[in-house]
Amino acid sequence: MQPFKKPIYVTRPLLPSMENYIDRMEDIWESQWITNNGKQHQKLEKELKDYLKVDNLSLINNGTIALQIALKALELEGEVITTPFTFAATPHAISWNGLKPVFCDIDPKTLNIDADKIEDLITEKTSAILAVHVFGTPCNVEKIKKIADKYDLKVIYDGAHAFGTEINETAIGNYGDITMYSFHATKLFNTIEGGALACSDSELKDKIELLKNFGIKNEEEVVSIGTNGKMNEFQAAMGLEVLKKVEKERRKRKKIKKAYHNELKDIDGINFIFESEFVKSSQQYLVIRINEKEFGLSRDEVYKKLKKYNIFSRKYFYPLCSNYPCYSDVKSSNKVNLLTANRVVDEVLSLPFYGALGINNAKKISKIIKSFKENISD
Ligand code: T4K
Repeated sequence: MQPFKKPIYVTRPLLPSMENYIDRMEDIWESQWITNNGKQHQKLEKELKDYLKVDNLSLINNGTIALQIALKALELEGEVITTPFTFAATPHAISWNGLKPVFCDIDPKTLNIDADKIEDLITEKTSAILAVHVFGTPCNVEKIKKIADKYDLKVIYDGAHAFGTEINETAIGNYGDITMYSFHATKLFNTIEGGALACSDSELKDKIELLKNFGIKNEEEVVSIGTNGKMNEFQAAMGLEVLKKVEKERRKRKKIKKAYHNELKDIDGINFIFESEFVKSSQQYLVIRINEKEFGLSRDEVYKKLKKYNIFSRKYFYPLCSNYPCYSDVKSSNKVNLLTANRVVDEVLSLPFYGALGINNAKKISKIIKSFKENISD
């Protein structure tokens, strides 16, 4: 099989028509209003609130700041139980807010925080659970709610990958106290950089609005220690145009996922991430797990070999957050308590997954992966 002529990345941003974007630029120039809750911002917030089927939504300049604001808005103290199998932003937001992350092992099926292991980690210092819907797969939201209610804990969901995910037709942003979305360029829906917080409590939304604007209530009053979490008009304009293309993109990705499945499902040592029939997937990532014994090659070997074909897969989320040097003094980072996460992190591989990739390229990538195994058996 010949390598791809041009590099094939794990994703490509969903870009709107440049003409439509320029039309919006003209509006922005005309208004001379380029940030601070302008017209584009107001429109996007309303459209996204409807699209995501949530009661309240606040746009933020990126997902990480959104997480930090969420933790602040809930006035947390002490320890926050979270997953080590996530992007750096999740535990960093906890630490950045002066809180202590407590790592909990993950469920081998969903790769999300293992809800059955949370209770053992609760101490008198625990104030919240920050769970991540990893790769858009929902956490065990019912069990997490039960635990949170029992111990009076707050629940924040990092839904960076879960744009449009639904459980039994309930939109993902309706679970927990606050859900964070990321609208980074690499996400299904993007505002270049960007994010949002969804919550059902309108007073909490008011608090978030203050926190994202330095705590400024009006020209005379600053009522809390806020930050700058504002999304600007160029980001919002991008979002308004990208949103028009999201459903079509999701349909394309669904077909691409099917192509990968058909090609790879019978290969020993390659497994796809679990998808429940009751869940509408965000179609954010296409992740396989490689079992070295059964496949004959390790995940790292496959990752390296793919590069020779100009295919740039990614090892999300390697290294495990609990293995970062900055978390080495956190007691819960001990590998003995995180056996599943430490195993899974060496098996996962995110394959190229975006609408413009096309079905034929997905098939070709799958065939290249298959050829690695065939060549070992020869
Ligand atoms: N929580 C979770 C669970 C998250 O996954 C993330 C972010 C966050 C919180 C924080 O949200 P944000 O603050 O980012 O809103 C990327 C993204 O930067 C990051 O947003 C994302 N998760 C993470 C999973 O992936 P990298 O370091 O892998 O990005 P990068 O630059 O290597 O891009 C990946 C590939 O995408 C490139 O190889 C090519 C393609 N690409 C990328 C960009 C930026 C393009 O084709 N065009 C582009 O403009 O982190």
